[in-house]
Amino acid sequence: PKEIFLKNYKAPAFLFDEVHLTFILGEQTTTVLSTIKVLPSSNAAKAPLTLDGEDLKLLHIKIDDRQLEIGEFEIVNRKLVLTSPPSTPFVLEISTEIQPQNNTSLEGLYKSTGMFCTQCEAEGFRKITYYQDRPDVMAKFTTRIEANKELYPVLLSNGNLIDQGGLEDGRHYAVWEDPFKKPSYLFALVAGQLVSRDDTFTTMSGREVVLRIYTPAGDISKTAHAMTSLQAAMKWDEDVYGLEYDLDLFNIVAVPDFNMGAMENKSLNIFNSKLVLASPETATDSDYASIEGVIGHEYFHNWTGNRVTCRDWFQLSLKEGLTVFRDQEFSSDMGSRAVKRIADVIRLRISQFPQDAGPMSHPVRPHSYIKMDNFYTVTVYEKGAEVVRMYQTLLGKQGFRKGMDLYFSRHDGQAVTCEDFLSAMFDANNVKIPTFPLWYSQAGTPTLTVTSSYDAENHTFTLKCRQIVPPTAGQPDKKPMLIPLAVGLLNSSGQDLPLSLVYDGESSIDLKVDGNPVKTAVLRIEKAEHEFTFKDVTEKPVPSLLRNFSAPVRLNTDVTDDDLLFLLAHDSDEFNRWEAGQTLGRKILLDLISRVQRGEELTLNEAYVEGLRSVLTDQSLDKDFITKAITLPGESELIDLMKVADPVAIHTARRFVVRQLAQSLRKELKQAVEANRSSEAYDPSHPHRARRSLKNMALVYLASLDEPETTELAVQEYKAATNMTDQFAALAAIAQNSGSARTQALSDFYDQWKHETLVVNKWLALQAASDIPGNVRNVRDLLDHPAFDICNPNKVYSLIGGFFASVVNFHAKDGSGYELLGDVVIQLDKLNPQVASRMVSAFSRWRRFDEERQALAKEQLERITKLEGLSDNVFEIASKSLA
Ligand code: B3K
Ligand code: ZN
Repeated sequence: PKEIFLKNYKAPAFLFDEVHLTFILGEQTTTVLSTIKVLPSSNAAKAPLTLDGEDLKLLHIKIDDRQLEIGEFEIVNRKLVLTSPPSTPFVLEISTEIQPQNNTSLEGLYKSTGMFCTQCEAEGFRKITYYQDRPDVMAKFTTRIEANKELYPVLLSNGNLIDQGGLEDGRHYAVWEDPFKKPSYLFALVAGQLVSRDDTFTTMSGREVVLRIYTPAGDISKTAHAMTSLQAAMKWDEDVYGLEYDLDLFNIVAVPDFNMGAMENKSLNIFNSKLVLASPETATDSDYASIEGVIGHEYFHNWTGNRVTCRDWFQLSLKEGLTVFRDQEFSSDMGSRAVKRIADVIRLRISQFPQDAGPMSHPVRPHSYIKMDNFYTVTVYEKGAEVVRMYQTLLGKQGFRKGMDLYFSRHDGQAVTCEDFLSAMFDANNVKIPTFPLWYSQAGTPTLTVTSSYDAENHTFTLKCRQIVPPTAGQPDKKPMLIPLAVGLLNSSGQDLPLSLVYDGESSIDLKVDGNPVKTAVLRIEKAEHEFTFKDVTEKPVPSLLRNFSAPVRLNTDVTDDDLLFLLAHDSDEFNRWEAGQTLGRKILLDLISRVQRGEELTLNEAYVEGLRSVLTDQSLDKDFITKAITLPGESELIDLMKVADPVAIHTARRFVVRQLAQSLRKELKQAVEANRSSEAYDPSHPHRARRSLKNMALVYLASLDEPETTELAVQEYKAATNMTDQFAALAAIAQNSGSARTQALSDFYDQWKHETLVVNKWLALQAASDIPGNVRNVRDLLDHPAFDICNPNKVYSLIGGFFASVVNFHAKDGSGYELLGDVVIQLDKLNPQVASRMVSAFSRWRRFDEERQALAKEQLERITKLEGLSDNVFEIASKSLA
């Protein structure tokens, strides 16, 4: 397989001006006729025109209506090369034949339960027709679709419907025209038996936009929440960024077979059904929140991605990091800001930090790739969003908005780079931060160590900051980065002190806003070692560091356990209140893990229990925040913090703490269950969601005790539940322990929901992720269950993805978990390389474990890399993991 490098980027020698596509959809074959107005650029003289194409049968190729002869073009290595195309504008006509019904890769044009649909990003358009399939080739598309009218009554593509009508033999057609130039990856087509929920949105300039969400008839009642979310997102983008929708129609189609979450095709978003369909009975609070977030995300792409797109795929974070940041802010404004920030940081820590420390580490803007699909990663998305957030932290909300305005006024209609975004941000604010671009080019999570000292005589408080950016694959030496460190200082009664810095001749940090002293200072650490001294500090403060997680770093400090408890009780920065509890929790768990390994007796720190008790009973706190604060750091996060990860010790220690807390806080937890039950109709808004989260977390704690009384409580909650959030949480609580209650509840649940595929997926995931001993066997059995289907990505993510969540079982000492994954990857690679590649990524942490486990995981990776006909997708991940 060929590796592609950013440094080799060359602008295209041929521009495509207008593209006319005609699809003749059929059951056996589909033909695609493409007519392209080609504009050779001045540097095109004598250059060949190379088109991408995969799995296509070429029917004919013409230039200006003249059929080309063998010798005027050649097809090699998935490219069609026109050896000497005209040097003046010409019309290229290509006709190809494809078989969407046999396309199990779910990229290009494929069929999902009877309907035709497309997924083109990143490089799927080349499975539809020969094309310059790269984002810097932008053209105006017109699409004509012809199909059987009964089987495919609804025919959709991008833009506006400009013509439609009947044809002979029970067929009909529709013609769509997209007035905006776009790259091929934003092309979309849907044809099928669909019904729609219709609504409208009136834009800030008073235009009425028709909104339609399409699903198969049986699902349409579950689209109300998606519609509300779309309207809220449209309004939010106007309010916060002044961005208005630019067409009169916006369509969303939900399809059951989809590789990822959703796709932002111009005016025709295609979604994985699980991110559209919701009803109180079948979807959980967390599903409702994901739907709101992803509907927002795809809609926001209309400006950040579609109107301004990427020059090449290395720039992916230009649109994804920015759009994730935008969807995070949207969700924060719809729900609770602190809780959303906490959830996002947890995700970063459990997924992105390990990626950054492993064999697949890459910068937010990668330098090279074999298969672009492998770079739709937590690094490009979530770390990319942190990079965007740092601009806002450094420039302030208003400064960030100025930067966004300049970005759009400079680049609307263009395909640009991360530098262009950076320049717009900094130019709009008249600042220069030469170290900032390193966030795009250096991989690895910086470690920031902060130690403090108080000078009682001079009333100064000094923070000494040291940063190390670790070596990563292919990047042994790193330069110091710009780290914005948000800091507050608490006095002994827990209040924020006004801050003033001793001017050190370099820092240009203004600690006054409108003449008022600030309580959170954003220090700019730009060197490997950097000191900051605060003056007029009249008593020894407790520092609150990295407030709101102001930079994606690992923080080490000399803050004591007592200080952490103090911060947990008092910090005005809610994120850091939570973080203080987590830091303490991590310390306690790591200590218990080594005690388990040494065979010592386990006891739980009393002060920690009391700290959590006060949070749990604090009536003034947001209930969702309380839930997050009493949740221990996860097992997967702990793997990352050990020299040699020990799955059994990690699980034993964490389970011990959960049960100890349940014992000690039994009364308060029961109280939380009782006080937060609700008989009202389901409401997905934050206060209601928060109540349920606290009640359900308390229930999980109590049921962990595996006592008849607590199990009975969970069973009662299960039976009394009137929505999926409560029902599923109670099921999860019961299923923690083996026994008849578990068996009974799992089988009742399946009987009740076997016709709701999205609910059945939850049932699969819950069992797959179970920590009960020897669960690998059950997961293998579930592979053969009628509810499982390896061709449906959601099923694979639920069962196999769910299985990784159990640290003890996936990393079973006998290697049975690894073998199961090896078997699945091998089977899946032939069907759907993208999904197979996501699954094989679970092996990438293999070097973090003991030698025996390493050998067993390596054996599976080698077995996979040796396969004949292995996809480039899986090859890239597996071979990099072994390197
Ligand atoms: N842009 C798409 C992701 C496409 C993934 C291709 N393998 C969804 C999104 O980020 O909005
Ligand atoms: Zn996106």
